Amino acid sequence: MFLTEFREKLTTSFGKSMKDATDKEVFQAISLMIKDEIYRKWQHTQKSYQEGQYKQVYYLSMEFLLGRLIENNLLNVGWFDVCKEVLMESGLNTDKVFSQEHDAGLGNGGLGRLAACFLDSLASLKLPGHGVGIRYKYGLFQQKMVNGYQVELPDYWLKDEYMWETKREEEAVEVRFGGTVEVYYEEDNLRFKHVDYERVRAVPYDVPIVGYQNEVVNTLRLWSAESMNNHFHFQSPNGHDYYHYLDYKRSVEQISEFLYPDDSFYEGKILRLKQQYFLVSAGLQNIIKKHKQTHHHIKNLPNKIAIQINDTHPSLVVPELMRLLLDDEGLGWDEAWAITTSTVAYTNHTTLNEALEKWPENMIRDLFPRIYMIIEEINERFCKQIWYEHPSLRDSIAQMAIISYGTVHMAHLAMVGSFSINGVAKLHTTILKKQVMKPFYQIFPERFNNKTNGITHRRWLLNVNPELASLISSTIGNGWIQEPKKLIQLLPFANDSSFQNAIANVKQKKKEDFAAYIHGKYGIVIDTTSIFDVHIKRLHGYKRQLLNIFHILHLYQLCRENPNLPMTPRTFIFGAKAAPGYHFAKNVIKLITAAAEKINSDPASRDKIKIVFLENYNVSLAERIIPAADVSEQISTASKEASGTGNMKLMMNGALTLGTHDGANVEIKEMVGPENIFTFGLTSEEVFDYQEKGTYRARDVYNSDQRIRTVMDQLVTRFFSKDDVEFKHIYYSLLKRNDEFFVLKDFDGYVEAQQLVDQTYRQQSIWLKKSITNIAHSGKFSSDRTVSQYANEIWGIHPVTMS
Ligand code: 26V
Repeated sequence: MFLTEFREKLTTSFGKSMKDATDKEVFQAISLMIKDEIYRKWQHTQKSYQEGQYKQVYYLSMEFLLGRLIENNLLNVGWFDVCKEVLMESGLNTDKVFSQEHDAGLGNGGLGRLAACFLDSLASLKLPGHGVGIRYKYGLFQQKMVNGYQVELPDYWLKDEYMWETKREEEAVEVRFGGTVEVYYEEDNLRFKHVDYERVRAVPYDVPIVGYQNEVVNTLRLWSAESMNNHFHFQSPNGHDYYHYLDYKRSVEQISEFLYPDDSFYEGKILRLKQQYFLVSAGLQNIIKKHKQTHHHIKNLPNKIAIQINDTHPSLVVPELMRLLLDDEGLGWDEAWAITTSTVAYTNHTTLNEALEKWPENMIRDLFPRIYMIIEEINERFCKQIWYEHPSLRDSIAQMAIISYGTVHMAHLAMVGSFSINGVAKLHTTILKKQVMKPFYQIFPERFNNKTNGITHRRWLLNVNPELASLISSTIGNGWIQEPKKLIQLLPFANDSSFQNAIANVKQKKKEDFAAYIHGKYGIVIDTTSIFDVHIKRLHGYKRQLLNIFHILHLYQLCRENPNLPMTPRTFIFGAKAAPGYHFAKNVIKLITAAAEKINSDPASRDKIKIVFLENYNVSLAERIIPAADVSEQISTASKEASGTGNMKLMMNGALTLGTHDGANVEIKEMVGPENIFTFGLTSEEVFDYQEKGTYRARDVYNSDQRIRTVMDQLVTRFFSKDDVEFKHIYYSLLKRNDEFFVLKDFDGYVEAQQLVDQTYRQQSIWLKKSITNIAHSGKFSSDRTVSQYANEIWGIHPVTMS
């Protein structure tokens, strides 16, 4: 059946038979078959949503880090196995065929990948929910390593046709920037007219989001900015208008040109703010238009629609919804405010001060004059509310205001304008309530709630590790696929030696697959009997890749001192992109690659330590590494990592976590028990305590620990570098700037935990028992659980029944 249709598709689309078709044509033919299969379902799903009985959710996000969709879509339509079989029998290399799809890298890291996992869970749980985002022409930059340095190249992912999108020209809307607002009276009512604005055409491209073997196909709508054809009339004989038009066209198209490559570093870039308003305005106009088509009345918006904003990036949705309700729908302020604050919900993803969005007041006023007026009004009313209703907080008004000292605080706007405010792991939510957002929690206690993150087990287990998935199914049946909590049924097998062996064989196979891949691609040889110790995530000070490399440098020192050092050989695998302007992070990358060069070739260490820095870490690369990992490095400074989701993916694939008491690590430990995870380091309370009292002295740690001194002095003595300035930045950030992320403080605990990892690994049966226990408890971290909680506790939406 599949084979016949596949042959036919190749013939009708490319005039080719299986043996002449290129990998790209094979990929395209399969994609076309999938489209044939899902488009009818898609239409059907949309129709049933339009009939209106369901409340729907829109997930607004500046990032959707989809990666590839081909395998995921094959799995969800139920063709994954048969397709692989047919390709293999036809002598085609499935890997090469699927690699024809360029990763959709429309995100920086965890926040964007979470959005993608949520879409998969929404559709698979038959929930009426859609994504709204931007169709960036360039995704996150491609990382090239040149002499051990990161170099950024543009990621023109749309170079070839994107198979999964459909342009919906007829759904285009207009978004307005700049201009001024005229205020006038009309029948005793104050009215506002926005004039002299620049017009931008927002055109949506829809990507189908296929539910797992069900009838539901939801939509990810990505907006693209185009110029209006009729913005100018070309009348002037000297052509000035024409050049003016070209300027305009260029400036408009810039809006959806590229994704800002920053993660946890806020920069007040005007174009980024325009992108945010573009997303919000186009998305909302479209939502309201559809709502009115089905339900006629705007006043029941909160009964039919929930809008979740992914971090503060889309928080202009609050004043934009107000604007539409006030100016276009003619509602009064109180009524409009009640609707807005019953429709919008906000998720916070970081407590890092440097990542919190704050825009200059002038920028907002100039770019969106009407929106600015509305924010001012919201702010005034909110400050009054504190003054009259919460007199104990009067002293905090300046600190809580939405606009203060020429700055607009987006998190404040988001909190004031939504009915739900959630953190992404238990610890994170507690920190929001008790520290970062404490006064807001006092005013709106009922708004705060926790939704611990999750990952889609369909992509991160079924798709990436079919060998493990089928071993699990043959042991406990396949009920876990629909209900991932059933993975707990593996627990009785944790001690079973034949199951342990089977798990060990799968891990070995995945390690070999990965080793073969990097050998083929980079010519790097790794020892598949060594421990694969994996640290994959964006490069950031708080994620402490530096602590990892310091430990490696310490081990190297031990190897040089003792040729007979008892140590299980280890492959330290890093994958990380640094923000282009983040010098410290780039310096850490260079330190890792410089250390790799020396340590990998030194006879004193090369049989024990191998460092691999993987170029261009992205979703597809993660999918290859994760199944092969033994150790999962989750070593952020306690309190800094809101949740982490890589920790969950690695656990689900049987890696043991080596982690701090941070983010979701805390809940992983709660689930698996302290004996099945390696934890170390300061607690978040201790970190806060040091920060408040200012009692941490990095130099004291340096002075008192010979191991640290040895490692650190190598940074400034040409040990890893031709000059002694290359790593000075790192050296001084630790000693002169007092080690903001407590790397030195946690060093001792980390070394000890690493020793325990080594010893435990030598007792294979004990290791495997722990590994199985981790897999068994990973069901809790399926995004199906997370999304169900959002659906029940925030959105009030229910699964659909499709006729
Ligand atoms: C901030 C900015 C600032 C402006 C430029 C672009 C940009 C892009 C992203 C961000 C947000 C940083 C927040 C973030 O990514 N948080 C991560 O969210 C994950 C999902 O909840 C969570 O697992 C990670 O712990 C958290 O760091």
